[in-house]
Amino acid sequence: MTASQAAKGFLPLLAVAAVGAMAGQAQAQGSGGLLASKGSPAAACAAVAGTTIPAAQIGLPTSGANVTSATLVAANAAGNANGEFCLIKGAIHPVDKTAPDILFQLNIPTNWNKRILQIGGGGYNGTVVTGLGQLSFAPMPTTPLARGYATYGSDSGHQSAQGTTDASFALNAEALTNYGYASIKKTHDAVGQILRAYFGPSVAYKSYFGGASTGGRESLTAVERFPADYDGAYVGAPTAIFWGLRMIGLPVGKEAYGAGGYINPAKQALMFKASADACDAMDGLKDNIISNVPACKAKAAATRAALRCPGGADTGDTCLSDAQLKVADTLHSGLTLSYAMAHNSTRYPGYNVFEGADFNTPALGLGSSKANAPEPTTAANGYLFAQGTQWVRYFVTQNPNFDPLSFDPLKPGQYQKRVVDLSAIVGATDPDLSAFKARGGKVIMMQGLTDTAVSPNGTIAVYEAMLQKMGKANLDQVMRFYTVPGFGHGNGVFVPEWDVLGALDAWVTNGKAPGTLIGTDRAQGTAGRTRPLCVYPAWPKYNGSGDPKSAASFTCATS
Ligand SMILES: [Ca+2]
Repeated sequence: MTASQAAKGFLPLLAVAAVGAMAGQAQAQGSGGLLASKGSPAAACAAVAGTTIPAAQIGLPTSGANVTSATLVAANAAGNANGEFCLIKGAIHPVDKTAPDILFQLNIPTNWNKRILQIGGGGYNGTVVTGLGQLSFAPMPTTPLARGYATYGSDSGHQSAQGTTDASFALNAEALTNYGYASIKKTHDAVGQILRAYFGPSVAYKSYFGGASTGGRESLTAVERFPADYDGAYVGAPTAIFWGLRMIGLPVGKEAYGAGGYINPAKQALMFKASADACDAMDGLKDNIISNVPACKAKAAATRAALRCPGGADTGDTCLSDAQLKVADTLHSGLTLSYAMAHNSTRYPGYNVFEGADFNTPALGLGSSKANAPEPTTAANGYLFAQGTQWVRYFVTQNPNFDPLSFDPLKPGQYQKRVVDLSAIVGATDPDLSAFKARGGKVIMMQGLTDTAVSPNGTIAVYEAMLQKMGKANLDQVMRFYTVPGFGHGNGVFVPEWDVLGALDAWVTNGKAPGTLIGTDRAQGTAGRTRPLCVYPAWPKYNGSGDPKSAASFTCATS
């Protein structure tokens, strides 16, 4: 393996096999593993504590790993709805001694279903994904752990007191690479060693990844870069075109705070209402959900015109000035570069600004403050601008005081090479899933069409690039893509509860390919109504009669 292959995260298949074969020897627990030799889950769990994992058994460079604690959590422990499980915490140590550890958690349920699920994070990460809760954007009545999955996650290689909006870790190159992709592989391999120590070296299981937003990018990255390690993946609203997601926040911020175009919450709400007024009924039912987004897009110019203040100057909260519309236009148009990012990616398609996206959403919208701040925040200054500021300061310029309003994504000047290099480290734009398909892997991807953080049209473009690269017949064997009207970034007028894990597992283990699924709304005020979750490009069209709260009254249609 060359250094450049290592940097890209490629491992020859033989090396992966060799890593697996060493597991039992390293732990010296005999053929049965700790569970057999210790005789009970409690004793086996206690014996996991102190386990060390040599660097040679992890497929990317580390200084090895160790288990820092292991505790059996009783089924009736206070606050535990996951049944009895062994809660294991560990640390994977860096090569660069100034880089942080990767901290991780693995939960092994006593009633294990012989499946493991790696769970991704959110934003810039910075806290350990415990694996104790729901999959993001795919809640179910019971958690994956309660259903018998051994679940695990990491902090992706750094801790932050500020949580998911702090990118300062990126000043360290190893921490940055860990965030991009390396922590995925390192955590997967360390957990594999622990499982072989626990259950024995020949233990077999299905291996899944699941997550949304950053976790969705991580999930797609996992199957793009490490296809041999996974049997299936759930990819929710992936930050796949990471460069675009971060870059677009900078012109949006510049137009809002440098050119007087800030759109206040009242006007943000006005934009949402204008979309609904124009398009809600186009799917056959006035239900506050714009389902026929393609037809709505065709009306975008008229919707925009209806929002414009007479003469273009700001005359109050009943309309948008030309400066404010410029912010909306940038969001709607997206970015097109004259230079190429990784995988020849040049386009970040825009948001459904005039098609139902609600930018009056705390921490995911355009912010509540007319004034910029030295440290822009998602709540005050908008999600895209605040996260973009962190990116340009810590990922790109490595200058915590860099003025975000001075950066032009179309002309990055001295930073062009850096942003292109970054796009090869963080992002999931590889359209070729043939290696994952060849090993029988399956992916279910989902994107809400009113998402204000991850552009839904960006996720559609990622899917379309896969279609172009692989052809529909091939892609259908490995990927199923759902777009969900009314669903934002975990929020929205339709927030589906849906069994993606069941659908994925049925596809992987029984070859039952998923078609139309069912989502049950969890949105406040409309909870309980059901809708078909349609395979892209179809959308749920009201049949014209029948209970509008029942999925049976809708048909997946394309016109
Ligand atoms: Ca509707």
